[in-house]
Amino acid sequence: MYAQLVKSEGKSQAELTPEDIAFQERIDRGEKIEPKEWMPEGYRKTLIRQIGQHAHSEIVGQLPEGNWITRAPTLERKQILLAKVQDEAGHGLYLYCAAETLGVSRDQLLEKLHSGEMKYSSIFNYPTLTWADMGAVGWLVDGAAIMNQVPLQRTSYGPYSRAMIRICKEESFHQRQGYAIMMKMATGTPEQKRMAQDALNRLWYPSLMMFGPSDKDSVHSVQSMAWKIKMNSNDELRQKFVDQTVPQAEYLGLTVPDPNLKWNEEKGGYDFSEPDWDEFYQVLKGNGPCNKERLGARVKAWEDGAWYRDAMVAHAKKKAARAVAAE
Ligand code: BYC
Repeated sequence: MYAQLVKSEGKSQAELTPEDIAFQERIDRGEKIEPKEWMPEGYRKTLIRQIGQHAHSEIVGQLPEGNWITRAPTLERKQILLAKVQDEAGHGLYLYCAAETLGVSRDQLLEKLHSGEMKYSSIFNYPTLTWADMGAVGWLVDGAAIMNQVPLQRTSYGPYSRAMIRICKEESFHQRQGYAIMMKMATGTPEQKRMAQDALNRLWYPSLMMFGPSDKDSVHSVQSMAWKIKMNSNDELRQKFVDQTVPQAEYLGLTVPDPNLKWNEEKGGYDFSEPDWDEFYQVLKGNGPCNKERLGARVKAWEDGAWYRDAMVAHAKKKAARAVAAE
């Protein structure tokens, strides 16, 4: 524990303050940390980075599915997809609010997203080419998100933990609506089944990448786990995701695109191929298939909304001036 504190705060063990030590002891006891309480600067910065990037992922994550709202095959599917995409906007807003309790504004976070300084989940830099992708996104992407987010309900920072409880309730509906689409497609015409398999082929490895680099290359995991900002390592969650998802693919009659996939009796889980990590880092650098399009869409939305933000500020000023005049 002290070794972790030393690493994160850049302090020698002798330099650890009584506050640093008392803080870690609170975390170890499972107490929640609340906004106005003392916290190490590294803890605050790590939370802003993770919660901010999580919020950005929810907002950017609306784009690949938003792309299909006008082309959903039935009115019912259109309503469901619209509701799901709206939920993602809500998740982004809860998370920006949680980040704001750490002393950063939503505008500051958005500026960092738009300038490329802050990341969002790599998965949203892949295109959604067919209706089957709506099934695969709900099934795999929301499935991976749930795997990561359910443990985060127990994260040490109170506002983040509470936001996750609400978000997870909605995510489970999202995952099921995706799987329902996959069931329809996989048991439909040969062409529909081919589309379902193609969606799985394209989205399998990008979904595995959502959990982050393998543990040996993860920069933040050890410290974040000591602070209970993360509850599990990247590889632990990736393994759980594969173990949960493979039987679901089998039920659909689809093939996971991994020739090395094999049940390993000894470890009680599947052996599977790692994603292409060079591709992952290229996507993080901005060179994925849709990075420019996704960021461009968010920057345009921000610029197009300037008149509305200005009008709201002008209205608030007028209201305040009227209130002063009436005193
Ligand atoms: N994509 O040290 P590591 C959703 C970065 S959205 C991009 O392991 P950490 C949904 C990482 O940030 C769900 N970047 O990092 C929405 C770090 O770079 P920086 C999104 C990634 O933070 C709409 C560097 O790589 N979920 O459900 O300990 C529709 C080294 O990695 C990725 C969350 O955000 C990636 N995949 O662990 C449908 C969950 N992976 O920051 C669905 C909360 C790693 O130093 N976040 N990087 O520049 C987390 O749990 C953790 O932040 C991660 C990464 C597991 C993602």
